[in-house]
Amino acid sequence: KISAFIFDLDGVITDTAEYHYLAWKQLAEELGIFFDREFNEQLKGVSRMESLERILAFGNQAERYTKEEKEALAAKKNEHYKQLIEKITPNDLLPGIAELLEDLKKRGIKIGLASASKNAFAVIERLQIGGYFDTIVDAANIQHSKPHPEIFLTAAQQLGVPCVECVGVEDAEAGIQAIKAANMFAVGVGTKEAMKDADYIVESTADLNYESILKAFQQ
Ligand code: B16
Ligand code: MG
Repeated sequence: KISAFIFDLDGVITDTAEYHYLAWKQLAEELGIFFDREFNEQLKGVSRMESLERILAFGNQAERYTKEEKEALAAKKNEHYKQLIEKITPNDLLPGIAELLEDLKKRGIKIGLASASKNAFAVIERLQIGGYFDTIVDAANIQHSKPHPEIFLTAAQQLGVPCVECVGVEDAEAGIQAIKAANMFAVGVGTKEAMKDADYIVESTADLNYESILKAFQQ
């Protein structure tokens, strides 16, 4: 049986993945580093500092900055990002998400959030969906980022639900790996290619539906 759903935030609940992309692109261009959507795929679900390291390595600039300078660059990206998320309203929930949260609540299924973002609380607040979540685990509460399972394990523990009864929903490769490593059922939102390790794949959040997921879960 399914006792809990644990959601990723960026790219699943709302399209902040796009805002992370725009904010990193702005920083990368300021540094003279080429940045496109294809490269950005690797950053989904990855922490802020690790994302910066990957961008600098990609631009052959890994050795150019001190630790303090890197922290300043990451802070700059976060400033771009914070400006972009100020515009978020409840209308920015991705299609089908409000309906799914409502359906899960009615069925008495626990709901958790597992986001690598330190801005997760601010985004949830802007979307006005805090009331749906029985627990929110964000980057501030964990040691290891995705693909490490810690964030999903912590959410399950806080919900008091065994991992085998949890469904994790993700849009990032690193996130799907984290869900699988936590021994949970992985639902991937995205292309078959990017979500190849997921147990169940939908192209869009509009196709997320409890009955279909349960059917796949029971197989
Ligand atoms: P912040 P998620 C992740 O959130 C994003 O996918 C990733 O692109 C971002 O770098 C990371 O959060 C850290 O975000 O800079 O706001 O702390 O997908 O796990 O909800
Ligand atoms: Mg995500």
